[in-house]
Amino acid sequence: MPQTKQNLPTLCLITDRRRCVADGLIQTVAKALTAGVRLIQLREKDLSGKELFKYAEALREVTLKHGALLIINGRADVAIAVKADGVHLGQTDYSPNDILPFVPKGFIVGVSTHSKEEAIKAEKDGAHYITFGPVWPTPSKAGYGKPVGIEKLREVVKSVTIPVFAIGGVKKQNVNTALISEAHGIAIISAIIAADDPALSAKGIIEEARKTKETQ
Ligand code: TZP
Repeated sequence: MPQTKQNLPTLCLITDRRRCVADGLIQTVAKALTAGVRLIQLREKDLSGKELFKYAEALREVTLKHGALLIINGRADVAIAVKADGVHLGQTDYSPNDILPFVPKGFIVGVSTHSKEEAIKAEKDGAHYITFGPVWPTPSKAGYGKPVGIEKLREVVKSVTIPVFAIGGVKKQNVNTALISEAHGIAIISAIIAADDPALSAKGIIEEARKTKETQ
């Protein structure tokens, strides 16, 4: 079945090229795709538009080979230019409603949220999915205050109708906890990107998610 916004994969792999261990970013993502990841978010906030475009082009090629979705963080222009599947917006970016009239049909717009209020607003503003977190302490992103925890995740999932991806400190050991809280999915940087063996790690996480969803 093709991946669409009505049918978002459970696992979203978010990039951080500076934390790749054995290979460069494209090769690391390619390994994760081979292991079964079907949703990639290119998130390299420090890059110029020109540099980001190069990564986006390369990732578009490799994601298409695997039938995977590609979302670009923060830059709808880059996403549209490389024919990516969507854009992911932060709280300081423009809102989904600002760009939805101008994007191609089927284009996916996601929003990062850190509170119930932000989650409800993102849905009202037209987001197709949200990430919510950090649920657990994260090695990736300092400065977001205390982790929100699993209870808040449950509350947010109940407050919106769009898919919620639990983010922040998600790893194989807590995939089950995130998904039994009825989150649609999980969004991960470190546990895959910074793993010694990204393919092995992605496989383990996908298997854990599959087992949890099967028993739900
Ligand atoms: N937003 C909230 S936590 C986070 C982002 C982008 C980082 C998630 O990274 P990790 O390494 O999977 O905890």
